[in-house]
Amino acid sequence: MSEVLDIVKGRDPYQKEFHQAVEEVVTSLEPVMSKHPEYRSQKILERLVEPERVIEFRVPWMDDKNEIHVNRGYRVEMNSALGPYKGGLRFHPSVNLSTLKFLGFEQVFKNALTTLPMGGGKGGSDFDPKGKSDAEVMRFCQNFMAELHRHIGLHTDIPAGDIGVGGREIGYLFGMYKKMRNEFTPILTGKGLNWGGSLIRTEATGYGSVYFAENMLETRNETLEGKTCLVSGSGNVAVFTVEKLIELGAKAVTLSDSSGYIYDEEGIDHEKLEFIKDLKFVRRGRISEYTERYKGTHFTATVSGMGYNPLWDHKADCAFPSATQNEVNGKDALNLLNNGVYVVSEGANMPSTPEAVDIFVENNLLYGPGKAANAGGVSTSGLELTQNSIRLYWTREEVDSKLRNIMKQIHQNCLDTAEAFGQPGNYVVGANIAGFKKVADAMIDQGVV
Ligand code: NDP
Ligand code: 2IT
Repeated sequence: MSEVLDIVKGRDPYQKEFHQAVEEVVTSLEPVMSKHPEYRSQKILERLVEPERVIEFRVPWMDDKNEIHVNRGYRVEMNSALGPYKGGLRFHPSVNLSTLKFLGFEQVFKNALTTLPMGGGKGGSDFDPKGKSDAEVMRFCQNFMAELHRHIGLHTDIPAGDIGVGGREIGYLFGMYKKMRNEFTPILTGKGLNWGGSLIRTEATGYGSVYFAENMLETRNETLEGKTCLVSGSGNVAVFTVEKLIELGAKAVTLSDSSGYIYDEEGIDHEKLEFIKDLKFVRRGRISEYTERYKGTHFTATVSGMGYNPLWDHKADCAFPSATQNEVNGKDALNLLNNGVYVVSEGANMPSTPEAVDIFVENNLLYGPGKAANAGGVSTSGLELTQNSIRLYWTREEVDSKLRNIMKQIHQNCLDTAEAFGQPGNYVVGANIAGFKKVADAMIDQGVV
């Protein structure tokens, strides 16, 4: 296993996030590798860590003052053993190949867990939508799709949203694809509800991560009712995490963005959440505005170099990291533990550093790793594609009940697999082995390609 890691590090020494994601998976695969010598002889790991294809392209675009900018666009097509590549597009200045390879790698295992036929991929750009006008975002999306359209397709690769890519961006991207190809094909998910989108897709990642927490608590005969929850981020995943928590009788007391976090001891209720939705999704403002509107609540600005995030240093029962990678480090994990947190459900991808993960696992927290806990989003993308294929729409209740059921199956699969491989209750081992086995067996069936 360390040989594989050496290969990865030797080939791409600067791709730190990718190394981290690979190391996290391979270190938990020992029990399955020793039971299945064919995975070694077939060089499954060596094949899994190398993307099937990486596309990198130039995206020039013109701002409102007619000044020209050049960004980089990418699509990492990681693995197609289980179906067409599927995974989001991220628009954020931090995007580079390391980020997208880590996300694509995680996506392969996540999509395997969903029970649906999807391979894994990820793409995006270092373009920053923040502070740009709608017209600028539209021109960028059109130029991005002017190249990407060659590489995607219903049976090839179906992107969706991620950080910085929501309904607005998916609309502009879809419009350009349709124009260039002269066909109305559902090559993206997260589409608008009146032109091919699925009910609940917007809510699905956040709802799913709460359902996963609910399932974990059920193993201890507990529910979310009355639980105090820390949530980070204030985007798509975080907002709908809070919405479901309120519905299930829990109290969410924090939300954040890159400038800092708010703390509301009384809890964020439906009315306050509507204010946040308007603030974040319509006006695209900063989370600090919350404390101007609701007296007695507190905003703490992000201070870089502090070594920990004070958001994770409050008394609570549950934590839902829902912003970005490595937002919970070892010190944060200890703070969570000391504050009584015993449930961690990851809405974001790889939000916890390896030190934090070790602390959660060693202390027997109910810890749902991202590739299991946040799989509700991509699962509902799969349900969107099913509805597109049968040319029918399901009701909100139908989609939500399918989502709930998928999250239950993922949870059970993680538990059963962890138990079968001698580490009961360890969702990290369960998710990694269950996802890996499904992909590995398909790769063996399909030969050396
Ligand atoms: P959004 O763009 O809607 O929101 C992202 C939120 O996280 C914003 O509040 C943003 O603050 C904050 N954030 C992003 N980057 C940073 C950073 N470097 N430091 C501090 N805060 C940051 O994205 P999503 O909610 O869709 O995605 C959140 C996470 O969930 C990501 O890890 C994504 O990969 C994961 N995910 C998303 C799915 C989906 O369906 N959308 C599915 C599964 C996982 P600011 O606005 O200030 O940048
Ligand atoms: O990380 C993820 O699972 C997503 N951003 C959603 C991917 C999708 O295809 O819906």
